[in-house]
Amino acid sequence: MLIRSLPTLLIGAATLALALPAHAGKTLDAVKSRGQLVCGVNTSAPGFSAADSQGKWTGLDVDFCRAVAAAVLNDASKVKFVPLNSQQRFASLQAGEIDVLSRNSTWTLTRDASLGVVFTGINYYDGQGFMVPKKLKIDSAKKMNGATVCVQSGTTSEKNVADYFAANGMKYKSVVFDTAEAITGAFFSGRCQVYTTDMSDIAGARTKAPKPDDYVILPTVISKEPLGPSVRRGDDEWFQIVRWTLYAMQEAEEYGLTQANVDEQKASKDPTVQRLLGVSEDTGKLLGLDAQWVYRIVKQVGNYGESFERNLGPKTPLQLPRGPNNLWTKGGLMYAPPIR
Ligand SMILES: N[C@@H](CCC(=O)N[C@@H](CS)C(=O)NCC(=O)O)C(=O)O
Repeated sequence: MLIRSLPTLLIGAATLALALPAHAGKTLDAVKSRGQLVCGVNTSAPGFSAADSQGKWTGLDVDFCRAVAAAVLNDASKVKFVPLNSQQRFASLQAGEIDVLSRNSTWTLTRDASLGVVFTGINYYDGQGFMVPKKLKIDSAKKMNGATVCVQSGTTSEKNVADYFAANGMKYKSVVFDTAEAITGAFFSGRCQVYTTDMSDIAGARTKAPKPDDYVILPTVISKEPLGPSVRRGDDEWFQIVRWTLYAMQEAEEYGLTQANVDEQKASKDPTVQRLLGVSEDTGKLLGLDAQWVYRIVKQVGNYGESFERNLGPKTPLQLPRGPNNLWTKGGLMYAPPIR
């Protein structure tokens, strides 16, 4: 009798242990006692993170910072945005100056394994491309042999362009800058014939041109640039919160939860929706949060698709198609593991 019930007891104990609330990590404690999330963002990348003349930040990456603040501090407005250029971003995270880096940063092995940071997921699937002045009549990337190329230091763009020209037996002269402003200034004043970086960045930069129609974006995409938020290594609890905030925004889109309907959706009979909104289960406590964490993200910031449309979609100056950034159920790559 005793022998037979022992395994049952052990399984029971294991289940209980699994359901215990998460132990709060040191970053979560620091963010809570500060009452503010410190988020590293781009200095100026339209659609991703940019401040207006009143100092109000908007963008897909900015929304993500706000979503973490909504989950953790119950208030999406409790974010301090720290603009960082390409060179500064990972060192700033490593040094503890920011809690999250949410800044069009490509997830690569070197960055994930050697910079003291860890990527939490992907919030935008991008690729590197080229913009050229229309008057040069360059219609293909293969016709850029001998070109002068503007590129930013500390980016994957700098490395990929070298690979691309080498692989195609072409030569180029790079002109390297530290900031987006310097690079667009140089390119639009004709210092280089080509500007190369992530396609999303190029689309944003083109909107800043004195005459955007004078420039063309070539169709060639030379790399994979999976962009996503990262956190400092060594705080697994914080990593989980940031990663699952990303997934919560995607899962909310998949289950049709929007800023406008999330209140009425609390009465939904769908068990997944009930679980997401903390009506039936408390998934938040497993992350050191509370049952309403997903509700607050959706109510205060919106789901992933809403953030995409608001910042990058057809009604914005960038007019980017969803493409690979659509949900997996709509032919895209956005696939959140289940929140259960
Ligand atoms: N995704 C690439 C490129 C990201 C990047 O930093 N792009 C430049 C393009 S100009 C940028 O955003 N610069 C803004 C700045 O440093 O102020 C990476 O992670 O290295």
